[in-house]
This record gives sequence, C-alpha cells and structure tokens, in this order.
Amino acid sequence: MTTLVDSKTSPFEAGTALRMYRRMMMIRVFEEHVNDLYTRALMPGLAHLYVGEEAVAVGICEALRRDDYITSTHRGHGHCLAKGASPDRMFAELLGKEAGYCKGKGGSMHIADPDTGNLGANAIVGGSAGIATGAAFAAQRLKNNRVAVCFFGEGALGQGVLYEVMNMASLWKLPVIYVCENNMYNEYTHYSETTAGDILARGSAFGMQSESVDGQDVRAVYATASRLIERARRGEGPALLVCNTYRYTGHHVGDISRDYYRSKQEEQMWKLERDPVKRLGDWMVDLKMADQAELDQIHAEVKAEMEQAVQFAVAAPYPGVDKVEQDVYA
Ligand SMILES: Cc1ncc(C[n+]2csc(CCOP(=O)(O)OP(=O)(O)O)c2C)c(N)n1
Repeated sequence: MTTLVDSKTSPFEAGTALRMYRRMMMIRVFEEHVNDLYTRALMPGLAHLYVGEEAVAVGICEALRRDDYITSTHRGHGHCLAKGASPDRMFAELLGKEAGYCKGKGGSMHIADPDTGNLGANAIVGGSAGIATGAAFAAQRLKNNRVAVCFFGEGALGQGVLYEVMNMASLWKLPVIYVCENNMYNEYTHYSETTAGDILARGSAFGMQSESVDGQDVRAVYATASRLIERARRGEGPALLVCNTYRYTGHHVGDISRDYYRSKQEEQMWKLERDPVKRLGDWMVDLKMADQAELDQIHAEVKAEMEQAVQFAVAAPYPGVDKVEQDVYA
C-alpha cells in the first residue's frame, strides 16, 4: 500500500511544516559543509552524504518523541540532526575533536546521542536491526511506552539478521518500525541487481503492517510514520515502511565520477523535479502558510548556525595523547 497525500489538503499545522522545513534545510546545509571540509582536507576519512533524502529522516523523527529510540546507518548525519543532535558536536566528531559526540574517536559513522534517543550510527550494513529491536523489547518490558525506529538502506535487505528480528518483533508485537530508505543504489549497484522479489512482501511474510511512501514528500512520510508509530505505541505491533528516495551525491564524498553506474540526467531529474525541500517550500507558499521571504530567512539563519558550528569544531582541541586508549573498545 502506498500512501499519497493530496497536496491541497493540510494534514498538519504551519508550525509543523515550518519546523520540518528548517530541519531539512539544516541537514542540507550541514552536508554541504561536510563536503567542503572533506575537499579542503580538514576532515579525516570519508562521509556518506544524506542530501536528497532529508524528508525521510525529518518526516519520521517529527512523528517521534524525544525519548523514542532511533538507530542509524553509515549515512547517518540526517538521522542525528532530525532527532535533535547539536551540529557543533557533530562537526567536532567528524573532525576528530574532543568536543565531539564520541570525544572525536568515532567519526561520521559512529555518532550516538543518548540524550535524544539516538542509539547510534552503524558502519555495518544491517547492523543496527538487532539494536533497534532490542531497544523495542526493553521498552515493552519496562512499559515506558517508547517506540524504536530502525533506519536502514535497501542494501541491508540482503542481511539475514533483519529477518530474524522481524520474526521476533512480529511474534512479540514489539514497538519497532523498520524504515527502509530505498535510494535505489547499494554503493555502485542498482538495487534491482541485488534485491529479488517485492520489498514489502518481506514484511507481510511475517504478518507485519507493510507500507511504502514517497520519500521525497515529507508530509506523506510524516503522516504515514505518525500512524504506524502510534499504532506500535498502542501495542499493535511493528511495521515495515519503505521510503522511496534518492541520494543526490555519490555513495561517499569521494565518489565523484558516477557515469558508469547512473546517468547525469537521472540525477538532474530527481534534483529539479522531486526535491523534498523545494516541494515543502512550494506547498507552504501555495497554501499561504509562509511566503518566500520567510523561507529565505530560515535558509539564512540555518547557514549562519552551521557556519558557527563549523568554526567551533575547527577551533576545538583534539583529545590529548594520554586519552588515546580511553573509551575505545575492540
Ligand atoms: C556487512 C557489510 N557489508 C558490506 C559493507 C560495505 N558497504 C558499505 S555501504 C554499502 C552499501 C549500502 O547500501 P544501502 O544499504 O542501500 O545504503 P545506502 O548507502 O544506499 O544509503 C556496502 C555494501 C558494509 N559496510 N557492511
């Protein structure tokens, strides 16, 4: 079942729409800076950018409480920001500074933020499925009414652990939502070459509520996620939600020549015709929820906030040599 939202109806208030617009803009501008830090050789290692997929993280996290849990992926900056992480500590982590979320020892793919229910990014494809399901199990046992959301890319559909935990979640009616961000490419391979059969059928096979949504439409993501999350909170069981989306840039920041696996025309089509930030902005202007000047003002404020966060991280100290063995596990 695919949920469509009529662009002329307003399922939520202007306040919600403006908040989601700002959050999506934060992710976009954050990622622009990550790319810039990488190309200026200020950031060690690589990062996987979330640009183009903002509506998924923001639509879903808007439907969550602060104390609800999320688990994330190697492409995790958007999830962290959407759940409320602070950009300065995120940039500090990316640059290996002590002020970072993991004291600079985790980097892009290991940001966790317990204060916002973020149990962490995960470099292992499919690796967080067990963690999210365990968190949902704990929430059920503790009766604290929390829900866990497990974000994963469609590449994780080939990982067996996902089906082990879906089986348990369905049997025990755990409050967990498996969110498949189908951006169509597992690294440099189109998902049709790696994924047999129907994605939604994987959830239905376990008797799980299984739906798909246009992941470029934040209102549709939010409406669908709200329904599934509240259903799970009421004890009615887990769900699989497939969000169809697209990453605008390479698999990682260094993947700049992509012609051999996808065309420039395809990228342009998604950017020009299906951009989630522009779509929400146009819709708000259309309905007179906001005017263009207000949206431009949000953009300017977000740019200033991100520039400040980058400056904070660049100026922040590295952890001392005496701390090299602390907080590191093998
Ligand atoms: C278990 C495991 N196998 C392989 C890799 C290497 N790897 C990193 S990202 C990736 C593709 C992931 O694709 P997808 O899950 O669709 O996420 P996307 O990058 O599209 O967001 C692979 C194969 C890994 N990190 N973990």
